[in-house]
Amino acid sequence: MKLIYASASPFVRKVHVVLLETGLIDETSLVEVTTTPVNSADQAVAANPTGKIPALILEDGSSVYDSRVICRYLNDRANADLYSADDIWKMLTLEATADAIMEAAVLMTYERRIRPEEMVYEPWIDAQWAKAERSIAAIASDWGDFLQGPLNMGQISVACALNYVDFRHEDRDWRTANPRLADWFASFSERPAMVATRPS
Ligand SMILES: N[C@@H](CCC(=O)N[C@@H](CS)C(=O)NCC(=O)O)C(=O)O
Repeated sequence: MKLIYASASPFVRKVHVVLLETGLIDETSLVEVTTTPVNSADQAVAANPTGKIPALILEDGSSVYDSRVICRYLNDRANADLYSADDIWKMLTLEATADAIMEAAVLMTYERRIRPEEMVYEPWIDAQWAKAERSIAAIASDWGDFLQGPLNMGQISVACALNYVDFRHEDRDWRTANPRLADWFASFSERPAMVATRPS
């Protein structure tokens, strides 16, 4: 398999962590690209019409894309157990909530990095952060059980989302209001797969 990849992307990181945790990394090569909403990388477009990453190219040349689809595919392919069958809808909603934090935080990054300075719209950035903040609070209050126990997709997604916030928006303090989530995150971040995929 080939993963169309950029180390700074939290969506890519979810997939990379799953590859490492399941051992499927041994069957995968990473193809590094630089792609943005206004300048899509050719290899990203070839694998995904939107040009977004991650995209996974399978042995038969077909592609699987969107991190949620790829992670589910890898889980099935590895016969892993990252999605709790007991409460699958709550698990998938947790993953969606973590992805929503990533989406908001990535849009905040794009607003400052890609848009010309005179066009940056601060209320829009603040509104994205409000979405992320509410989602972090919801995870802290409603998904405590899922963050404990055996490794699951919700844990991986939440950790990748929180790390991206720290990585690109270090001035945004989410820890003070969510101290238990902060403790969980510190401990989860020590997993070898998280250490190996830390963006730099
Ligand atoms: N829902 C997608 C989101 C992927 C996404 O937004 N990736 C960003 C990188 S962090 C990207 O490819 N941006 C380029 C673009 O928007 O064209 C997923 O989960 O894979």
